[in-house]
Amino acid sequence: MITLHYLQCSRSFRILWALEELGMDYQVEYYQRTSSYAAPENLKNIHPLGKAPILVDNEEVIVESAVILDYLQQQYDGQQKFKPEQAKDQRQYSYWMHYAEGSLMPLLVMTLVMNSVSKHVPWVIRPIAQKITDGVKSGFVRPRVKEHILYLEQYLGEHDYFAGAFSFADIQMAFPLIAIQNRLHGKYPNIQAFVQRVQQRSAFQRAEQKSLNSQCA
Ligand SMILES: N[C@@H](CCC(=O)N[C@@H](CS)C(=O)NCC(=O)O)C(=O)O
Repeated sequence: MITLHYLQCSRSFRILWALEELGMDYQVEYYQRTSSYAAPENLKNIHPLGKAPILVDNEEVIVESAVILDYLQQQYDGQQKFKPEQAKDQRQYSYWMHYAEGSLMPLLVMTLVMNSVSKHVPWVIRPIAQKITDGVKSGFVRPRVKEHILYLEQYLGEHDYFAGAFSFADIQMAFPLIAIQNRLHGKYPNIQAFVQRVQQRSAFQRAEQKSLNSQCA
């Protein structure tokens, strides 16, 4: 039996959704975030880094969303429904699988960290910390995030999905795009249309019901 170790409000949702797309039997172990929004220590009993998602299949422990999605596709997508067959689309598939975590997510995480710095320093230096993070945000993070958003908005104006028809590359990319869409409601119509398109999938909706997403901020 496959076990998904699922951390609330996290990239774990990608895997829940993929398992639903594949129509698989699986079980979910749920983990709540700590008061500092970290993963609980007991996730380290499954993998030393204790980051989610973690998939366990036949006692093999598999981490990194893109690796898990590739594993599930190769192992269980017998009809090749979730990975393109054309070489050119396959290169797009790999590109977006890597891009999501290698290029886009670090900038989004940096934004979250910058936003929380002043809450984690003593109040006397809070105004200084705020000035520093504002400087880093406006001089470094924000212009880069904007560049990526405009790039994605343009790509999605020309493509309904990231690699030909719907594939696991869309699951990988939907996670940061939903986060962007939740913050910038409707500002980028092509991103919004993509998010709505994937949210209409019945597998997405089944995954939502099994997720702890209703508890996310
Ligand atoms: N690149 C990894 C990122 C894994 C990761 O950082 N997961 C976050 C949840 S979205 C986590 O476990 N955070 C808890 C923590 O750092 O304490 C992936 O795609 O699986």
